[in-house]
Amino acid sequence: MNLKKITVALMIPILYLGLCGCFEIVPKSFYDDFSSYSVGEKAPFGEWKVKKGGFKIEAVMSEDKKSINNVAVPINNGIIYIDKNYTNFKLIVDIKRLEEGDNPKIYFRLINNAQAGYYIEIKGYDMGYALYKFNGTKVEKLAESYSAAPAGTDFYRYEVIAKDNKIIFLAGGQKYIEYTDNNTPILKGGIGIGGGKAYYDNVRVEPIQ
Ligand SMILES: [Ca+2]
Repeated sequence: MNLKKITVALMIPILYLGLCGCFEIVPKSFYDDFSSYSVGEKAPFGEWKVKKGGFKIEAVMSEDKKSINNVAVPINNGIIYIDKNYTNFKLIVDIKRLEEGDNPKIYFRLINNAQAGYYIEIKGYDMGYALYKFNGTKVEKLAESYSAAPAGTDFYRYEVIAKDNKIIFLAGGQKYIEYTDNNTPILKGGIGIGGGKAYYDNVRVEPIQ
């Protein structure tokens, strides 16, 4: 075989792999407990970008009152996000409202510099949860739960599972929303947190099959 033939023989599988998307870089899992930032530090910090308003790091007493724990807190209803292309994933966040009436939000599948995507609103006074899809200023409510976990102003663990066009939302391990978006779904994008007056902690993204 001459050099030309070898080159061609090598090019075919490389082209094939490229076309099938096998070289696409899939983001790995993500975790942030905000412990690596200094108290009072303002966003952007780490990999977080600012969508609107601001965000800062605060230190609070841990649940067991034995240590000081760093959390992230919005300033002026601020929203921060991780600008990565997560396709199918579990997004887990611990949130504690500062007042019963606060309505923190969890964002996902954020695209176009977080100008479009989905979010879950945790409604004030434990009145329920709602799933929205937004694009710029256009906001559409896709699904709603009128029951909610009794979170009050305690830390609670929330989870969004996005698999293809299906979205599931859980609070305290219990499912409250399940929705399939058949209307031009957004199938990948970044994740975010913010809105309301709340402490956000332990943000985790685990890609799933
Ligand atoms: Ca923390």
